Amino acid sequence: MDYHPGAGDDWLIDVETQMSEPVPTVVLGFGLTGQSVARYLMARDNRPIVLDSRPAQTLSTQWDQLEIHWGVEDWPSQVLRHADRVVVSPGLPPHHSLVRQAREAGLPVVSDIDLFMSEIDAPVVGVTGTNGKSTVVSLIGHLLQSAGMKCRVGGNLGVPALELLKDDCQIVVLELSSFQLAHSERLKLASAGVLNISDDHRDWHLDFDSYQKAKLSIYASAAYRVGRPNDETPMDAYVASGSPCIGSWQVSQKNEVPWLYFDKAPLLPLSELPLAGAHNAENCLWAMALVQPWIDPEKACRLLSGFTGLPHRFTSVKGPEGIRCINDSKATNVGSTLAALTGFKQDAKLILIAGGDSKDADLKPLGAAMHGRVRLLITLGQDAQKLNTVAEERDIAWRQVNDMDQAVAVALAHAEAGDTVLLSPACASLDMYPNFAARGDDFAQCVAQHSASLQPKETS
Ligand code: UMA
Ligand code: ADP
Repeated sequence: MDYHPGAGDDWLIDVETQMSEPVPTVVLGFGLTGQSVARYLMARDNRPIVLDSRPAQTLSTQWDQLEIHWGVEDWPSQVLRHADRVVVSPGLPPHHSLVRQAREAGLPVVSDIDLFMSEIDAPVVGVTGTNGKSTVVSLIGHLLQSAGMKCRVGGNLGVPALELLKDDCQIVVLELSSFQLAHSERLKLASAGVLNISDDHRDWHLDFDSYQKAKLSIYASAAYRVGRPNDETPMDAYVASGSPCIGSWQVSQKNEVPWLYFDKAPLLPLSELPLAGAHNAENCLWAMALVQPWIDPEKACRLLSGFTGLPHRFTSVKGPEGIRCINDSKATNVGSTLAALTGFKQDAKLILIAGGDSKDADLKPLGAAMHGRVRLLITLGQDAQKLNTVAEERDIAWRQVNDMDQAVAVALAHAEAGDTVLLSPACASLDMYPNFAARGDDFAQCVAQHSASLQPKETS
């Protein structure tokens, strides 16, 4: 049902609400999370009211009976009067008028994660961090399943936490974003880890301090906390350090070859890990450390094999002969692009495609990582010019283009045998695409098209 607030209609609603049951729960935002919350509440005979500040969306008929107020920046007064609990979607920041007004009215504001934690009996593993969450959560899911445990993974990864309640399982792994954590109470997680913290989401959190606080709150009530030992500066920004130490796990040299160690025992050479790159070695350590309460270290090492990684995260795309093409579209912030760049040797010949919505982040740290490695920077999207400035300060050649097709055309025209064309944008995709996956798919398609036109024609 659509409701369009108009002046002077308060008394009409009062009459309506006297006739019907008061509605106690109000859901803010009606995307994946809001709909999962409504389904959960309706299965318990509680029909919520929904407020959403965006224009009306076309919805399936299952929501026909629901009172939804689209396009509202302020609470309709009659809804505010009758609400006694608010469930907020992660996309709405605390400074959003709908959230602020709920707090000012003294209403309890909870998240879908709080509702989920109040229902679930199985142990829950929680993973947060600026980068690597999806990879680590999927790896943990792979390890637990391979060890024979009935396991479900979800949260920020894509399947809203409440949807996981439908399946009977022995253990749940949740990817938790800073947005979800900031809106949640202290979560009683069985095992928890903050993978890393670097600049991101300034538009939501407004300052870096509140972003860090939200991430670190994952540890508040966790039974088993995994972190970096002897780290006296947990508030510092991290990128993959080359010899990381996570819990009792670390990467160290054995006969001049890097191995994964647990305590003092070398368990696996890095070359046998299922994923390439220093940051992925670190992700493997995190996954094994976080499942330690359920899987012993040697077994975890054996179970790593068989994990195939996730698309759009530093994955190879078939390009012209002799030119390596990499789709790292999921690099939506500076930290993830730094990890991609610093994984290459100092004299790598990279053609980097970057740009999009920088979310107000400081792009300067990219300059040092690009220096020496990137011989041409191709920029696109709303913050292309900010990247051009960073490149100019380091005397790195740059070209600004209008779209991915042009970006790939320019990249392949400049690429020589032995070069790498890397899409690692350091920015969100939403100014040009519905999501990072659409951007990565577009890149792969453009590479395929332009490569075909570069191949020598077959002679008949
Ligand atoms: N809305 C408003 N006002 C706003 C913002 C949003 O009314 O200012 C409304 C929109 O109109 C829409 C609804 O809220 O109807 C969307 O809610 P949402 O933005 O909270 O997104 P969901 O569809 O519920 O998806 C969320 C996560 N999205 C965000 O945190 C932005 C999804 O993570 C997550 O997979 C899903 O819950 C299930 O848990 C996506 C994401 O981009 C992948 N996450 C960020 C990231 O990974 O960097 C944190
Ligand atoms: P998230 O879910 O936190 O966004 P993903 O696993 O989807 O993490 O990876 C996002 C981006 O970060 C990809 O570009 C990936 O290559 C990069 N990345 C993955 N793990 C790490 C890490 N430990 N440190 C830095 N960057 C990483």
